[in-house]
Amino acid sequence: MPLSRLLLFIFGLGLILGLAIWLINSILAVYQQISNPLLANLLVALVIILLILIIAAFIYYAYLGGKKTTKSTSPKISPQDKSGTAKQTLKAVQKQVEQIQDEIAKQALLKQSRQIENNLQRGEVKVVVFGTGSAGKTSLVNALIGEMVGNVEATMGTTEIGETYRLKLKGLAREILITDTPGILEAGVAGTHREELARQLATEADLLLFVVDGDLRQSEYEPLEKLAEIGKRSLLVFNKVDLYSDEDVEILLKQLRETVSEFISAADVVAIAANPRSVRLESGDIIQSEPEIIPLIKRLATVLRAEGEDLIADNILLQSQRLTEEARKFIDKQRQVKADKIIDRYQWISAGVIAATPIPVIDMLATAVVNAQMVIEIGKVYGCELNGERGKELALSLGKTLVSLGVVQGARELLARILQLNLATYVAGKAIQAVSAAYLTRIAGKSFIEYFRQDQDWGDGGITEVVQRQFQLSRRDEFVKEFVKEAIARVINHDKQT
Ligand SMILES: Nc1nc2c(ncn2[C@@H]2O[C@H](COP(=O)(O)OP(=O)(O)OP(=O)(O)O)[C@@H](O)[C@H]2O)c(=O)[nH]1
Ligand SMILES: [Mg+2]
Repeated sequence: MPLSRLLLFIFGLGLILGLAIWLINSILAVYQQISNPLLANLLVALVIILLILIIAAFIYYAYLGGKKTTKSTSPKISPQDKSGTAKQTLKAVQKQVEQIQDEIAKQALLKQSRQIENNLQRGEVKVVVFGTGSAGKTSLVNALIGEMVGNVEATMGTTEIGETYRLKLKGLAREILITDTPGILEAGVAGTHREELARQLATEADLLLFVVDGDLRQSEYEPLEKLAEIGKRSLLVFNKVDLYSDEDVEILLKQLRETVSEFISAADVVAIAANPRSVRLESGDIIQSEPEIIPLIKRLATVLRAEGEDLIADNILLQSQRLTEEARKFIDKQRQVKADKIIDRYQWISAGVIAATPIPVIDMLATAVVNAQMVIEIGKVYGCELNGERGKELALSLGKTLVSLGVVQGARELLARILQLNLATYVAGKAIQAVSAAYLTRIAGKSFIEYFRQDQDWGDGGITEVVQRQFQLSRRDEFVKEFVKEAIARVINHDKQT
């Protein structure tokens, strides 16, 4: 229960108790005055009923009512609807991918989108076995298949790549593709590569079997929670129960269920022994115990029969959303490169305009004309067609912000210091204006990129915050020195030549 609700609950309870004491006192006084005992008892009964109703209403509001509002937020969507949405998302992403100019990235993303498209038609359900090294993932797959398929070893990192097998479950139309993955949380670079592969495979699963061999460690809880957050359905498999007494198994199972109760239901936490230790009898004979995986098979069958279609649809939707995100990042990078080139060009145009102005001031109006043209071009890169008026408007409001935030003055002082170190005073005096104009145009351009990236919105902090951030970023020593060096080469030396 959140703190605010708890406080409200305590306050309400106090109020009701106070009211109750006052009411009892008053009733007692009235009761003593009424001579007819039947009437007096009736009055008391009525008051008691009233009190019970008030308390019931209060509890309903404070507890049940609160729960109801949080639960009713996700309406049930059918698998068909989800597949439809996934199809639409895929079409949209394919269009997006067409805009990518990097041919390799474009082909890779198109391939992924075709794979998702194939998944839409595929007849199997993908189950991925995931978890820490040596928890018994391979043993579990072996036990499920009923024959030895893979190395069952005690050393960490036995399984190096994802290996997939086909399974058929009674009463399930779709075939199951079960993938054994390398263990996560292993030391070393090779371990990290394997872990990446395992995580990749896990995110592609329709259903996950997360294998642990004891209580859940923080390092296991985190990936499990993250996968649940992105919408992955998991069964938590507690393996190697033959190593514990029955009581300990019960205790551990209870602990596991409590730990993951936020995102995995109790029924989805099952205890098994995929490859139990062999037992030495008193006679000296060694008996290899049979795997105990019936609870898992039963749960797997129930879940897949009831939710299989839903899980597949959810997963396809998730994959296409991830692809959209990936494509968006590529396009964003591509746009950024283009927009940066535009800024580069316009900052030197600004410098040139100011250098040619007879009055030695940073004329915000003169640069605003340049900036207006720049903003139109940057907008075009981000798919926004602005007319001249709107461009000018944006450039002017940005110019005003630069002045009001003291960025114009700040930039001037910053550049003057560096220019005077590099040039003779009389040259520096003139150059400061031009270089400052270039520098301010750059801050303006970078701010406009943020504006267009956010769909023509300055964000919560408004234009001021964006401009301030861009000024901070452009103030870094390294950057300013490089900028001035280029400015001297482009503006001042060029000026001297002409
Ligand atoms: N006692 C007991 N040992 C088990 C059980 N299941 C697996 N083991 C042992 O645990 C060790 C690791 O088993 P694997 O199946 O290779 O584990 P894994 O999770 O695939 O390991 P990696 O591929 O290295 O990540 C082996 O020695 C198995 O014999 C079980 O139910 N009980
Ligand atoms: Mg393995």
